Amino acid sequence: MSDQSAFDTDVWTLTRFVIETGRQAKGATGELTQLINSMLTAIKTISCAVRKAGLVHLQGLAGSVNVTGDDVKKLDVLSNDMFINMVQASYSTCCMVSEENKDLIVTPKEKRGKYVVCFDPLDGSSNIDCLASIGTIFAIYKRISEPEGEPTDQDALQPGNQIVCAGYALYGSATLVAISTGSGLNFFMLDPAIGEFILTERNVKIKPKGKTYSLNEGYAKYFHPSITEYLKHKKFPEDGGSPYGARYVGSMVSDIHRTIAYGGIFMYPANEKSPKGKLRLLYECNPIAFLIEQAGGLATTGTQRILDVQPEALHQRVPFVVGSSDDVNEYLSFVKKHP
Ligand code: AMP
Ligand code: P6P
Repeated sequence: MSDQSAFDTDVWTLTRFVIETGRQAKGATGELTQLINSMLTAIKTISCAVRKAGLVHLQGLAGSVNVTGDDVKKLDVLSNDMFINMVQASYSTCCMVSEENKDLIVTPKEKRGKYVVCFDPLDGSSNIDCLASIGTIFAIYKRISEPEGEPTDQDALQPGNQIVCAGYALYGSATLVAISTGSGLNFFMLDPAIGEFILTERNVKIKPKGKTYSLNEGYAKYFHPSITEYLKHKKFPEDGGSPYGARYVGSMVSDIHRTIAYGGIFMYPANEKSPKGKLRLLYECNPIAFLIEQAGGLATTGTQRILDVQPEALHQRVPFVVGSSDDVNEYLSFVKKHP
């Protein structure tokens, strides 16, 4: 007799979870549910492609560069196309912003809906060839332009405090989706046997204080004094406490997921070389900041809450410091000493 206990006959998949929360939303038409579930199809396909990349020669450069000058790899192109096609096929968006596209991606008129999606189809893609974990990041907003008119950049240039739903997929030792629609952060793990994301952790909370810091210290020569002083305090604590450990993958979704799971602080601050930092506000910083705050953490530029930044350009960069509330507040105390 085969072991039937291996199958949960009442399993909470992400698809079911989103349908359930949609039913609880007063007056919901099902459009957001449709949008989220269409994104899951793209994420599952990207997960499959990431794991096959080496076998089907999807790695290596696609011979072009994206709007921010990064070498575009074939997986980037596939992931971007997949995400755009699946989302537009859900008839729930009027436009999208992708790291891979310089301009606003306007949904064909006959397929338009009331949402806007800002996404990075494959973040950390410089790590593809060394098989380090990479991810997909997305944020969903409601359209603000007139439904009968043409979507504009203003639909996407909304502050992160207007986010309706945000999430990331992490293509690591397992494929995980972290998602929130504003009522807490939930984790779902992909079961490849059934092609479904299974609820593994509900209402995830980040520790108020961690034991690691995460940033690229290769830029130490260019750091602002507040960063240099903060790091010195973490490495040589004057209060006799233990020094922090250092962890840095260089693939943001990996570094963020570890920070949520174990606590601590992740930093991509401005420096002399990158006066606005490197990470993009619309499709990297805002969605992650939304999720970190849902988990009880903090997300700041160093002078402002990330989610309150008023975007001015689709690919705008901002300094980015996020993580456990005590750790971020301690960093801010160093900013105050070195305005
Ligand atoms: P809809 O008419 O389906 O686009 O939903 C209208 C609003 O209801 C959304 O903008 C959300 O604020 C909320 N909502 C709808 N579906 C969901 C869902 N699956 N989970 C959480 N909130 C939802
Ligand atoms: P650096 C990946 O290219 C990325 O956009 C993020 O995923 C990551 O956090 C950052 O850049 C790494 O940048 O300058 O440390 O290599």
